[in-house]
Amino acid sequence: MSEVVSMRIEGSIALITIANPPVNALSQAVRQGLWDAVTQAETNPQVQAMVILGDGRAFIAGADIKEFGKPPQQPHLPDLCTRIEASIKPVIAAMHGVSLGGGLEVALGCHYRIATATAKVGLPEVNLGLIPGAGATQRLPRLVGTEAGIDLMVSGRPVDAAKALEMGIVDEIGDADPRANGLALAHAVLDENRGPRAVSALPAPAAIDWDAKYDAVLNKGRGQISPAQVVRAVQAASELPFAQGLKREREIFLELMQSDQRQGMIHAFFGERAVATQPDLKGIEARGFDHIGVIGGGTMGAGIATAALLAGLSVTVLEMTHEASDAARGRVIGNLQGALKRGKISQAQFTKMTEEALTLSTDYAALAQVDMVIEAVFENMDVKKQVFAKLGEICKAGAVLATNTSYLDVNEIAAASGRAEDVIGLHFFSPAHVMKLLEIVVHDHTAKDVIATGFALGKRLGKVSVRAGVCDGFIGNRILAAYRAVSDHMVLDGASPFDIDRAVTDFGFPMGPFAMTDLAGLDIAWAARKRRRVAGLPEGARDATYADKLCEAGQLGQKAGKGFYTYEAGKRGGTPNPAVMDFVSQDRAEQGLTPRGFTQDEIIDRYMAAMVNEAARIVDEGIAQRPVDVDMVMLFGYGFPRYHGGPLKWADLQGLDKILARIETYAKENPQYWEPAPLLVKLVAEGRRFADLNG
Ligand code: T1G
Repeated sequence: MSEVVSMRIEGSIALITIANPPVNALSQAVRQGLWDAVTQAETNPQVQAMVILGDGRAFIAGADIKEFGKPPQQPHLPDLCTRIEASIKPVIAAMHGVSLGGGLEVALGCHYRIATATAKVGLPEVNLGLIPGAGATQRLPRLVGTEAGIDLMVSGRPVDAAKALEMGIVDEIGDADPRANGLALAHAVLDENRGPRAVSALPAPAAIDWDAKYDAVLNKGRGQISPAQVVRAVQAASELPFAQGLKREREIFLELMQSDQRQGMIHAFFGERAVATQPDLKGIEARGFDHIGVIGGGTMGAGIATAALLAGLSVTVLEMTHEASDAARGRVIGNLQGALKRGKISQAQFTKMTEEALTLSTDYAALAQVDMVIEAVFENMDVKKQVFAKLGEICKAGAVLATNTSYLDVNEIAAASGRAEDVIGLHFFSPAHVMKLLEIVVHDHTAKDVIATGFALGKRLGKVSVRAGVCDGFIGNRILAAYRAVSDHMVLDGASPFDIDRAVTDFGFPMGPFAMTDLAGLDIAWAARKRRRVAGLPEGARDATYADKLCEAGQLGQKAGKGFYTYEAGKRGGTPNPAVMDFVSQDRAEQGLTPRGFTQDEIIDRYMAAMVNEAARIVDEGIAQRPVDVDMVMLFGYGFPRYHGGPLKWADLQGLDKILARIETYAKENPQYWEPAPLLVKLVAEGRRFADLNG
């Protein structure tokens, strides 16, 4: 055998074990090892049945993603699954942990499947821009039916063992030991003389309205192509003989393997893990954070408290009055009731969180012994400095003092505490117990172990933590300001907010910038514009007042029932507010601007050019450590379409020379605003990509 696949004969059963840590990915060596083991077991007269199982924490997590993009090597996974299925002796898959993608496909190539009660099975290939490529689109619908098969593959989500049993994906649920389960089922198959049972021999899945299903899945995917292609592969399973259906699946799979969307989604998969890599923190131990204080129990503070409680931490929420404290408690309990209703926590966990782990207080002294305080008070520097001065006095030595500010200078806040090395920025995104992104903002004097504590907390809360330096807006909000500004420029020059929102959603965002503003409330951006006017607009900036006019008319967005869009109670989404274009026309007239037409393509070209240019500056200044960090911020905090991989991955795929050429063209209209980022110019000159800076 090989070092990653071993075989032991126990009586008349061949136990074939995969040992390819950490998750038994189906590397070429594993595929070859399985092929050889099945062949040897088949020709060994002592062997009457085989069991395939995984060592460690998983059966098989899928094809080896690290091999993607490289020339495929024999034995190809679909051929291996067919080889297993063609065995003249029964083959049992003894599953535990996860059986995902190619892992489940190997199990479907086996004749019988038994899982532990905690096992999960799934086909997440669409999350990588692919479809299952080793027979699942042909075999799974034969086992579970056309619609159920399509829905499982299109969702990309795993199901637990009980559901897998109910659907017919597994035959039995055994004990906790996959080896014992495999042996027991193998003996039962032999005792009952059940023999090999090929899934491919089952009747072809029933036909459905394939075009209607394809269109429905495509529309839901907001431009992502692989889920809809699952429908076409299952259609082949229904309409063609098995071997030809398998061939059609392979054709679709290989086409997707060459797609930009596959590159984008693989980048997202590895990027989510890469951002946790902090070489300068190697060996640095994080401080404890079992008991956290949260100052401010508004939406954000209550969300942070909820996230900490859900992660099993104790939380003390500090508010200034009893009324505010009661309201904060209500928000946290409401959040936890939501988690209870969705089955994320049990009733017992809910009771423990609300009655033991959560305490509220109106006295700073309640924070004297906590391990960490996260401040989520009003976004005003004077208020924050007062809070941190107080915390510096009362918190125990070593307590980490974190601010949730979304753009204020963390250096200044840290200085106010009198213990700057204990201070860090932890920028959560609302709702904090739902959004995965956490910007860990490191100021000039943050201690290394405090940074390590930020990352450890982020991991405990299940966040994607991205390190950021101190500047106005850190990474995400600074980029947001850039594409909001370019949107204003385009409105002043002739595009409507509705054209821009449509172009942005067609690009794959869930919402455009103006619908997002309605959601957040127009008054937040209004306050920011007023702040910037007081500070003095930089050269090249263009001031738009059409949104101010909406605010002055009380049309503040969804909370006012009207903003850029008009909202009707109980109706999802809004319809364009006719008053908007009147205010836009007034603004253009006041500035002496003559509007021109914008195509959807030009809108998105400018929108993305502004995003990429600002992101390049952020990387160049060291505010973000690597381009992939910016990409992950935009994916996990701002709804950037995952299949594009993030703005800088998207730019690499477009070609940086094309992006730079566009910016240089726009710079002729407004040289200050559109000054090309030096890093972008450098990379183009050197023929390199942002990916080359990801290390
Ligand atoms: N290939 C290679 N490496 C993988 C891997 C994979 N499939 N899955 C995980 N890893 C690495 C990961 O990069 C990390 O490495 C370590 O394992 C632990 O992962 C033909 C084509 C399995 C649920 O999409 O969902 O089969 O950082 O930190 O949180 O149809 O990993 O330690 O060096 O995520 O416990 C389909 C992807 C592939 C599963 C474990 N399978 N993986 O989560 O640990 S496509 C997937 C996961 C396919 C066929 C098609 C998760 C996990 P490092 P981790 P975790």
